[in-house]
Amino acid sequence: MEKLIITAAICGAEVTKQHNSAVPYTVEEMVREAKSAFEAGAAVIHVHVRTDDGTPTQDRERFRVVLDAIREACPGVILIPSTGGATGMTPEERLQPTELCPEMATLDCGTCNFGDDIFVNDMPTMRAFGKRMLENNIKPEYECFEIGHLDTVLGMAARGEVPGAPMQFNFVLGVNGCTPATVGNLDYLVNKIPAGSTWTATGIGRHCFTLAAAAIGMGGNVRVGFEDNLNLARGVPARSNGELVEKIVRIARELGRDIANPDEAREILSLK
Ligand code: KMH
Ligand code: ZN
Repeated sequence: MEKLIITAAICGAEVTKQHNSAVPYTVEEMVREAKSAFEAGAAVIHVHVRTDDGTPTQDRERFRVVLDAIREACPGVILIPSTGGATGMTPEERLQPTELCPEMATLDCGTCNFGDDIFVNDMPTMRAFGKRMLENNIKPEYECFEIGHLDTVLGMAARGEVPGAPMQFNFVLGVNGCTPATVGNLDYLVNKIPAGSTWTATGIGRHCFTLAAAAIGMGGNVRVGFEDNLNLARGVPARSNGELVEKIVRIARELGRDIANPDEAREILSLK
């Protein structure tokens, strides 16, 4: 099996310090959390940004400062800024980090419920995001929260509306109102991706480690981090993103998967 790429989603847009006091807002806190995850074995950091008071923002300059600071603290790390932002943001607002031409960025593959909110990714929005990523040579990480999202984006790739093969998918399962985080659902999705694609599994909340273990065994990659899960185990808050990554490394070692460093991850993701 290929080496395991671990992504750390260190911040997200929804969780706050009220949920876990280690959730990062400031640039310094973002760097601290990215470094803890990187040193524990994450080759990829998925980045959302906040203002210092914790408000989610997609401000291009905030992204520039945070991405540069993480790059300096974590040499070689792969950064995947979010174009999802938070529910309720406009497509224009969300697209700002793509102006910085990162090597990758997320591209969300359809509208869905998101807790009590609706996360809007209609076809015109997705076409605009695909066009921007084609123009700026950004490899999307296709985020699928629902089973139908995969078909949607495969159709778009076939029509040349978004970047095509080799595609990288992130199956984010277990968001309230979306496809549940079961091994059966993950298996269904993985069996539908084109040969030569790569994929990552993200289990939300208490499903984080069971879905990760399944993905490790199936030959996929794993995302963890405060965006998705705040606890190391039931009732045990993680003190850092690094602790969540360390647990994935322990599971992977037990299952015989080696961990990819950023260079190896770039090779696997066809970034070079
Ligand atoms: N915050 C969610 C509404 C992404 O990063 O592209 C969307 C999200 C997806 O986190
Ligand atoms: Zn995200």
